[in-house]
Amino acid sequence: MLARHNDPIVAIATAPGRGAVGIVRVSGKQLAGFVRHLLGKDLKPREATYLPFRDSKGAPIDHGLAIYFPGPNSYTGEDVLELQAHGGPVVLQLLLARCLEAAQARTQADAPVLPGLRLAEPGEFTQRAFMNDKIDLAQAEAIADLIDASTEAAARSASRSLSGEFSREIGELRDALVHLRMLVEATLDFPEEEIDFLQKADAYGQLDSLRDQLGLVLARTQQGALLREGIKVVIAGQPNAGKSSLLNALAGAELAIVTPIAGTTRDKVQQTIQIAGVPLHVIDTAGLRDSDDEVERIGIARAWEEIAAADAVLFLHDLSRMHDADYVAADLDIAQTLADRIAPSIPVIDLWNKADLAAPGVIAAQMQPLAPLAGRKGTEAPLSLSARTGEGLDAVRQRLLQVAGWQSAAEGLYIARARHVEALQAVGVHLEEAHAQLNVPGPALDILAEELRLAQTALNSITGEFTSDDLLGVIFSSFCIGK
Ligand SMILES: Nc1nc2c(ncn2[C@@H]2O[C@H](COP(=O)(O)OP(=O)(O)OP(=O)(O)O)[C@@H](O)[C@H]2O)c(=O)[nH]1
Ligand SMILES: [Mg+2]
Repeated sequence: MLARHNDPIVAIATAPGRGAVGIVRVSGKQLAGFVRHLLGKDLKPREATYLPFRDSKGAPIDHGLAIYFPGPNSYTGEDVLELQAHGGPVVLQLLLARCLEAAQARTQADAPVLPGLRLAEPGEFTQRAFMNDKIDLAQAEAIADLIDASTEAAARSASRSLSGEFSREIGELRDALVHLRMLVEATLDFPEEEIDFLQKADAYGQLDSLRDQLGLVLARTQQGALLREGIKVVIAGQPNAGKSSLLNALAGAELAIVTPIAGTTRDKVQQTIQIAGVPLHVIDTAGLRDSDDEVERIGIARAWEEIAAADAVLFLHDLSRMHDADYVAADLDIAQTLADRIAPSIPVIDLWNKADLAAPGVIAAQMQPLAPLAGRKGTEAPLSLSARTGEGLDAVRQRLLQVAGWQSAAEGLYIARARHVEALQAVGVHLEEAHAQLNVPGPALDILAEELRLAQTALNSITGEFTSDDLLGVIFSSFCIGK
């Protein structure tokens, strides 16, 4: 989609459906002639003019406001025309069609009024804003995140990224890195003085403080990405433990079927819930056991697939059956399989359900971490709860936030993406390499210089300097049309 980035483009900018106002937006390098032809007069820049929008025969389609933003002072940096009509789908389609038709009309010189006007692709207006240096890539992503925000926290932090706070921190890192690179590159040209020179210029100290600074930005970026992307939490355990009841209790709605019959859930049931503004994608699965039932077996296989892809597992046990040796043995089997199949970094939280059925002393005595999972993140202090009464649910929510790595709803958080986290981690790897080089006797300066260069390339990919067209295509195509 980057190939045709010189064409003028048009789209309905408002959401589909009915509304008080709907907007058709046109962006292109030279719109003045088009504006005159379409509306029958010139418009004062950035001033709303009330007028009729007419079809090619002069009959009005609607009356509304037209605003003309000559570039570069516009959203895209090009000339932009906004037509604000009534927000009905038919009116807006007619207006859109009228724009396309007007563009094809012939001028006195027999050229089209606006050659090449076409429908915009998703995100193309914002992409132009990026191409024309109105915003950087991280800000462009923040626009999409602001539109998609499903919580107040996400919206506020997207807004902060959009205003450039995240980009500014990345910019500060880049400035420090560029300064260090200058030193090293200069040293390459005068090798006889190399080490002395780097020492005097405190290259060591600069690299150290750069690493510290990166650590802080990375931590904040991880929080921002968590706020945007959340984590995937899978509820697993034996049939009848109360997994579906727990999902329903966390979601506050009867989503999954609950019955006393073991083996009720077959297919996974998924719901995104918010805890302190952090989205958690919670998945209820089929109870794990050996089964002769074909359908149930497929469900159990799917449960294991979900578990393998989880960011955190809630391993649910039925307290009321903890005196039953077979039940306990089956739980141990599942614990062993979990330990074998999922990465040690994935937390498993032991939850003991149906606390309403057990006496408090009994609960404490029975809530032992299961041996195969001992030492794993999340298993330190097992929790008891009752999905039926809601007792203990808050502690489960807090534990989930904790294993997700959520610090607190820190003020001033900016939204970020996994892409940004990965880029910063790559910067970190290169800085560590650079650090290692600098701290051996007779450092290989060319390797040091190269590591710093790679660090900068990774950093630049966040704000979009020298980012490949493929990546740009992926990012902008996820926008809505008209943005
Ligand atoms: N007393 C009590 N009963 C509960 C609690 N949680 C669930 N139950 C009951 O336990 C039974 C099984 O609950 P489900 O939520 O369907 O259990 P499940 O783990 O999803 O079961 P499968 O889908 O068969 O794997 C139902 O009769 C629930 O009402 C609880 O906290 N206390
Ligand atoms: Mg169930």
